[in-house]
Amino acid sequence: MKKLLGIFLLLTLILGITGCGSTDRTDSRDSRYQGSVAESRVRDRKKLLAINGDTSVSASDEKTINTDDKVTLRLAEVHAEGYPTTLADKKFAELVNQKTNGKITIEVYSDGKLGDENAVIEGMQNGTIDFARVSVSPMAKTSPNLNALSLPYLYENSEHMWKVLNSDLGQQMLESVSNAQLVGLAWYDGGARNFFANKEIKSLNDIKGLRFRMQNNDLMFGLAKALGGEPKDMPMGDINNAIEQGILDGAENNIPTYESLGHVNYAPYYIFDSHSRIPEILAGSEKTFSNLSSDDQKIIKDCAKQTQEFEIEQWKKREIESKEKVEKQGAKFIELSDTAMEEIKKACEPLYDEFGADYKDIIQQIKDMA
Ligand code: BDP
Repeated sequence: MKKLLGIFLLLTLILGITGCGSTDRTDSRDSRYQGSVAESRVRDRKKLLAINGDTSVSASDEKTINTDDKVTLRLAEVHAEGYPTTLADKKFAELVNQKTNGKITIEVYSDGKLGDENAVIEGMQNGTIDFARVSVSPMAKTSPNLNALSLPYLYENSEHMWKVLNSDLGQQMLESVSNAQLVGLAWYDGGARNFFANKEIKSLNDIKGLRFRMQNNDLMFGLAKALGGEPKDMPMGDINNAIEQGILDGAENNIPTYESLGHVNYAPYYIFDSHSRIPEILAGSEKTFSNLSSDDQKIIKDCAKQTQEFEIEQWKKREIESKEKVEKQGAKFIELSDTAMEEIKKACEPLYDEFGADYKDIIQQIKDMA
């Protein structure tokens, strides 16, 4: 009898799932999890499996049954509280909570509490971390096309970069991280990156032989080498110690990070070479997204986009504040001569062939938007 009932339920289920005789065929990824039809099919399947003594209902079936359940998700950030990207992450969390009427809570873990950027990208890929704000540099390890956005001296200025990021091309690049099981949500500003060291740098020649901590990315390593420097790999939090111990001469970053991490006390010479503008990206885990209803996915995407302008404003303010602060703390700002700048720019040119050969078209589109 139990067996007969099982067969009957199995037949009902097959007919239901294949949509035989019905018009509500739901085979797209998003729609699988919506509405009562999909939910009752999951329940049917559970019933059937239980009757046949199989209790192995997958975690994703379990998670998607009640789309009204409250859920808490985690967002990873390497920067400190109060840093522009951290403020934007929190704004994002607040908006999502409001727009889902308290159903989705996003907890922001700042200061790298959930790991360095490479680790959190991996965490998003396997679904243990739901969101992260990271630099495009580490992200380009899984989505190499993003290197086309961070080539040295690519943008004329910040406005040019934002024109690109807000264009269709920028949106395509944001969405391209889906190749790495990620969901691109928004771009944030990360300003211009500059070299700093514990020695004075006035020309390309002064850079030669200096050991710089670079972001863990081939393009960034290539950049240090192209200038005659020696790239070193380490988390940004280890830079000060490494300089103190004499295993590093300096590093490169934007002014807010230079200030926030107290690099001025170890490497006071900060040169305004503006070698790269590397966008920041707010991304989500595709695994997490696949367990949310398409309405919630849309809310998350819209809220993320809304925080972009907020972050840009915070960024502009913080750049000025940080500059004033480090100057008081003893930073020695160096404006390079036109000749020195030309030499540095010229030394970077081969990087376009080395890292941009596959993206010539994208690079041209970016240049055309200047
Ligand atoms: C900062 C970025 C952070 C980077 C860090 C670094 O905001 O995401 O990864 O630089 O150099 O500007 O590691």
